[in-house]
Amino acid sequence: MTMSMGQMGRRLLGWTVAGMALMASGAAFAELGQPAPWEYKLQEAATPVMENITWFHDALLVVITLITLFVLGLLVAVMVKFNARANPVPSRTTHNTLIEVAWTLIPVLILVGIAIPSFRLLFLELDVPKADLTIKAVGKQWYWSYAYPDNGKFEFDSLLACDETRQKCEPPRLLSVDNEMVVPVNKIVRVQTTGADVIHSFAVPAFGIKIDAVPGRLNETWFKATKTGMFYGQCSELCGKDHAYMPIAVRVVNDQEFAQWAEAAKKKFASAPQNSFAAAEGAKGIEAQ
Ligand SMILES: [Cu+2]
Repeated sequence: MTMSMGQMGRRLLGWTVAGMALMASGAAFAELGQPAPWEYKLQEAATPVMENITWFHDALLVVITLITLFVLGLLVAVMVKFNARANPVPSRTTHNTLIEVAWTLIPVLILVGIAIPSFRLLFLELDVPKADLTIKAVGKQWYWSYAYPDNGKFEFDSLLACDETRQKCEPPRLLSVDNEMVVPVNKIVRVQTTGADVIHSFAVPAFGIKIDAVPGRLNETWFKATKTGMFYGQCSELCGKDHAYMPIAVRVVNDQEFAQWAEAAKKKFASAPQNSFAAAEGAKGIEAQ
């Protein structure tokens, strides 16, 4: 079947519109704190750090688009104006001081312009402010343990909420856990991470945090969640065969709910070492599958 240019143009337009509608619908289904089907952008920010990351990402996208279009324009101009047919007798020019200074200086200025907000963002991420509470997240093969030293010194394990075949899971699939990490809204939470066996990585996209959990080291990061709700992340360092099955689920609640939860958790997880042991044995059970 042969198509005229007009038909082809219309078909292309049709595909473009369909693609954009799909993207828009994907974005419309996006739920706070978790990934959505066909999502192509960053998850909606729930902390000041992630708002900054999103802003920086969007700003860089503009810069990179302008540079790409500029270079593309130059290439097209060269191809049209200076091909052998259009320009049979090429110029013998080899140096132009002005343009050489310009094409060195302008990229340097652009890079410095990018470096300033980049370093500001890095310092914001790495400089932990005075924390309202500290939570220690320990990565284990293959689940997380959370300790709350400031709220009653309890510790508990957080395992994937799926059956052993991982076919029957609580929604959102492969992200929900049995015991969520709970934090108060609008409070600065310092997260300390370490690994119990191999290197894991504690990451929650909506909070803009991702920090390695390394055996024998204590890393720290922070977040201040400004929205209540459920926020999901995953272990982000290849840590073994069940790396994909150790999600991170954070429930952000108001102060009162947090106090109630901490009270209840203190009692529920009073015998933490036994719980950890039981969970570890349980995890081994899955491993044996
Ligand atoms: Cu891991």
